[in-house]
Amino acid sequence: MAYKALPFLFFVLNIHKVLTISNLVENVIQAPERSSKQYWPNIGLVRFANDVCNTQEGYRGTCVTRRQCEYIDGFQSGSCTTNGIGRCCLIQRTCGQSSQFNNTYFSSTGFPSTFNSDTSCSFTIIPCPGSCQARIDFLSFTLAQPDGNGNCIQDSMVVTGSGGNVPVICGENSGQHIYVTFVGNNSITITISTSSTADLQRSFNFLVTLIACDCPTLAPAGCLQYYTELTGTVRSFNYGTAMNGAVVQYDNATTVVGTRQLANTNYGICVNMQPGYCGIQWSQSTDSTSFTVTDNTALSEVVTGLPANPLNDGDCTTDFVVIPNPQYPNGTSVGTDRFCGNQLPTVVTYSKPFVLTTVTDASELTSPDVANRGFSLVYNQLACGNTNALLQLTG
Ligand SMILES: *[C@@H]1O[C@H](CO)[C@@H](O)[C@H](O)[C@H]1NC(C)=O
Ligand SMILES: *[C@@H]1O[C@H](CO)[C@@H](O)[C@H](O)[C@H]1NC(C)=O
Ligand SMILES: *[C@@H]1O[C@H](CO)[C@@H](O)[C@H](O)[C@H]1NC(C)=O
Ligand SMILES: *[C@@H]1O[C@H](CO)[C@@H](O)[C@H](O)[C@H]1NC(C)=O
Ligand SMILES: [Ca+2]
Ligand SMILES: [Ca+2]
Repeated sequence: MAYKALPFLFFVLNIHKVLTISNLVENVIQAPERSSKQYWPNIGLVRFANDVCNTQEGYRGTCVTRRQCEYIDGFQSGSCTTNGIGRCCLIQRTCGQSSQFNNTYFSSTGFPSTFNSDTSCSFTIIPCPGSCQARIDFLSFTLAQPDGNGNCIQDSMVVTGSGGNVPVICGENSGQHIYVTFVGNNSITITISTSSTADLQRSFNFLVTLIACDCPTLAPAGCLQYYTELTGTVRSFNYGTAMNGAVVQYDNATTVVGTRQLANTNYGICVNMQPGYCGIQWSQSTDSTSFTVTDNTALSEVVTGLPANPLNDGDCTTDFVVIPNPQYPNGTSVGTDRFCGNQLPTVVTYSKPFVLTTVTDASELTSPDVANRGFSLVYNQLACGNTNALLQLTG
C-alpha cells in the first residue's frame, strides 16, 4: 500500500526526492479523514512532476493523475502532460473546510455569486511538511466597511494561529495579500463573519500558496505584506476614494464622516531588494488624496484647491507610516522617519531591509480625524551607483 501511495505523497510534499518507507507510513497516517479509502487502487507507479498548470478557466491548478485529483476532491480541467495522464486539478474549498495542498482556492459559498446574510465561515490551512509560511492572495474580497473609527464591527476577517500578528480586516481588499507564518505543525484558521445589519452583496475568493522553509520567497519576519517586483503599488487595507458611509460621533453628539482606514493595525510592508538595487523611493500614487492618514481629509484634500498638510515626527502619534532613515530626492535628510497628515513627500531610503511600517490606533476621535482614506503609494527600487555590485552577483 505504501508503495502505491508514492505518487500522492510526492504531491503532498511537493518535493522530488526519494522518500523513506517510515516517511511514507507516517504521512499515510497523517492524511486527513481518508483512512477508510483505498490509496490509488489499480494504478501503478506513475511519475511526473506535480507542476503548477493553468486550468481551462484560467485558475491555478496542480498537475496530477485523474485519481489523485478525485482523491483530493479537486476539479479536473484540462490535460497537463503530453501522454494525457496528467490532469490539471483545481483545488477549491469553501466554508468549514480545510486544505493541506498548495495552491488551494478558498471561496465564499457559491462564488462568484454574492451573499447578503449573517454568516461565519472558517477555512483551515494545514501546513504540509516543510512549509513555513502561506501567502494568501485576496483575489476577491468584498465585506462591509468598518465603523467610522475603522473597527470591523459588522463584517470581519480574523486569522488565528499565525506566528505573525494579522490585524482584523474588513471592507474592500481585492488585490491585497497577506503572509501568515506556521507555528510548528499547527494549522492556521481564517474566519470570515458577516452581519446582515449591513446591507451589502459580499463575496470572497482567496488563493493560498504554501511557501517552503528553504524557499527564498519567504517573507522576512514582521512582514505582513511582501512585494518582490522592482516597482509596485502598495495600499493600506480598505484603501479607497469613496467615503465610508459610517460616521464618527463626538461626546457632544456632533458627527463627522468616518474613515476607511482600519483601526488597530501595526505591520510591515516589505519589499524584496533585487540584485543590483540598493535603495527605494516611496511616493504617492497620482491621486492627490492617496495619502490621507490623519487630520481632516475632507477639508484639506477632498476639496480641490485647498492645500494639503503633510505632517511628520511628533505630530504623528495616532495613525502614521514609518520609513526608516529617509531623505528627499535631492539628498537632504528628512530628519524624521514618521509621516502622517494628508500628504507624503517623495522620499528615498537606503536602509535595509526595505520596509514601510504602518500603524493605526483604536479610533479616529483621538486626533481627531475626518474622512481619512488611508494610503496608496508607489515604490521604485533604485539601482546601485556602484555597478560592481551587479558584476559580483552575476559572477
Ligand atoms: C511536526 O510533526 C512531525 C510529525 O508528526 C514531528 O516529527 C515534528 O517534530 C513536528 N514538529 C514540530 C515543530 O512540532
Ligand atoms: C506552491 O506552489 C508555488 C507555485 O504556485 C510554488 O512556487 C511553491 O514553491 C509551492 N510551495 C511548496 C511548499 O511546494
Ligand atoms: C463637538 O466636539 C468636537 C470635538 O471636541 C468639536 O470639534 C466640535 O466643535 C463640537 N461641536 C459643537 C457643536 O460643540
Ligand atoms: C531638498 O528638498 C527639500 C524638500 O523639497 C527641501 O525642503 C530642501 O530645501 C532641499 N534641499 C536642498 C539643498 O535643495
Ligand atoms: Ca486616521
Ligand atoms: Ca486613528
